[in-house]
Amino acid sequence: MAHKSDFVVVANRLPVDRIVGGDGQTSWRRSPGGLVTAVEPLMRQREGNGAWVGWAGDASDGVDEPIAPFDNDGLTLYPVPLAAQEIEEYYEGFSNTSLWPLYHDAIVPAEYHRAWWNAYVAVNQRFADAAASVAAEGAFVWVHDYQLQLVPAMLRQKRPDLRIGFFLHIPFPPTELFGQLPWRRQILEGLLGADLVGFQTPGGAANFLRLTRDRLGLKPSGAAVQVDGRTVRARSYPISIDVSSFVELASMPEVQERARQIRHDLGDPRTVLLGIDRLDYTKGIGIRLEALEELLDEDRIDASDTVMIQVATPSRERVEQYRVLRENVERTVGRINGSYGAVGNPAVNYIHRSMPRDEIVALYLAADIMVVTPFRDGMNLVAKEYIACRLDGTGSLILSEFAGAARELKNAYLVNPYDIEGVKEVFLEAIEAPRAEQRRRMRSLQRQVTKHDVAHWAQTFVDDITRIRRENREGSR
Ligand code: GDG
Repeated sequence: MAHKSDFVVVANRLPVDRIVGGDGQTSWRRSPGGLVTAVEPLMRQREGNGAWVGWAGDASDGVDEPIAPFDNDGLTLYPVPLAAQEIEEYYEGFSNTSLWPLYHDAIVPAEYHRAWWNAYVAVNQRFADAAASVAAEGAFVWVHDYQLQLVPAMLRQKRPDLRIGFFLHIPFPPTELFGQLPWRRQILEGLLGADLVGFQTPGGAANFLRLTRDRLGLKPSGAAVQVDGRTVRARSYPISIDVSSFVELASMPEVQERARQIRHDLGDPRTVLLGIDRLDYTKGIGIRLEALEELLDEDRIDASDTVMIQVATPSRERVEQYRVLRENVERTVGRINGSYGAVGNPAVNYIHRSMPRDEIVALYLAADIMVVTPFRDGMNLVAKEYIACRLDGTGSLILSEFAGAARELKNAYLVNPYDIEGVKEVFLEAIEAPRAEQRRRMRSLQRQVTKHDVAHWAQTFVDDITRIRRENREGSR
């Protein structure tokens, strides 16, 4: 066993992908994510290695025989094995068919099954046990997201010496919705194992605190609640992006050239609209396509000078609701192109594949208008990435009021995705906006994103938990 770490991240996935070469040898490739970029510098500020506990992304035969930890670029990775049935029940089932829809306003109905819950408990315990064995005395353990909400309490039970933080990347629902969950009490108690529970928005933190009163009979006061003689704090920490890495890519001549090429291939239209999302029913892909279609039907825009690109990255393809969504989106794209596309020039360029990051950035540079219309979204990083890449200060962002990002990005064209007429009006407004108006909005958006990047997010969380722990210790003297 590698030596113990005093900064441990616990997340469903490890920040690497397993690559099996032609010779059958396994190697690991770092998957570039905002989270790992944000926490790495903080880990390096401390002596010794940071550690990351997570699932490697494929099914294991023997969950009782964990894969040995290994070092990857200065980070010690601890793979947590999941059996095929656990992937179905804990991950696809409870995480993505019970919690995901429930926490996103139940846009599609959430399903609850006891077997899924039992798997969720068992897998959370496995993650907690792994974290407990990795963390040094008094270490900081940062648990992430809805798949692992029981881990804070399970970990505290084994290791009361630890500083435990939890961050939820998706929305936390209002008490009326959360009340559906047959295991609502256990989830709240799980989260209360942390010293600090972080949410994307103040609304999420308020929902959580109110639930501790309504469901557990606790007495929250301000941003804190007392439980078992400890103080647990809940606050919002809006996540962001690694701005400099996007600026760097957007500055590269070959990426800029690729953006020009993309526009040229589209027929050099006057306006390029862009959507980039995981293919998820929360993201409102259908509504933006329908808005575009109606504007074309009504002759208010013309497919010869207004073109849309929609990248819909494959996601959770074994979950039924995602298969249905894919069929619906693809049917709509086919209908629009059948009516309005020309040979070699579709009205909607639809891509259902994952793309390299530099191609994503080239698309950001090629697009006049970024369309982000989720029905509910914890934050939405795509909106922030688009802003960071617009080095020449042009471009417009259409942004749903129901994305966490809308709280900060007030100079976007804000829109209610449930109101299709409103979406259409905002499309036209953004398409017709004078350059000066675009630039004024973009300047203000860029100030916001540059100042609050992901390093700032991580540092604020870590500073807060350090202060809270100190206050708690002083308070108990
Ligand atoms: C969850 C919450 C919250 C997308 N397609 C490709 C690709 N992407 C990248 C984007 C962006 C990321 O994936 C998506 O992040 P979002 O924030 O937009 O959405 P979720 O995946 O739903 O994330 C969300 C987030 O967690 C963080 O807390 O903001 O609310 O739902 O970075 O650029 N990247 C590459 N190829 C693709 O095809 N390389």
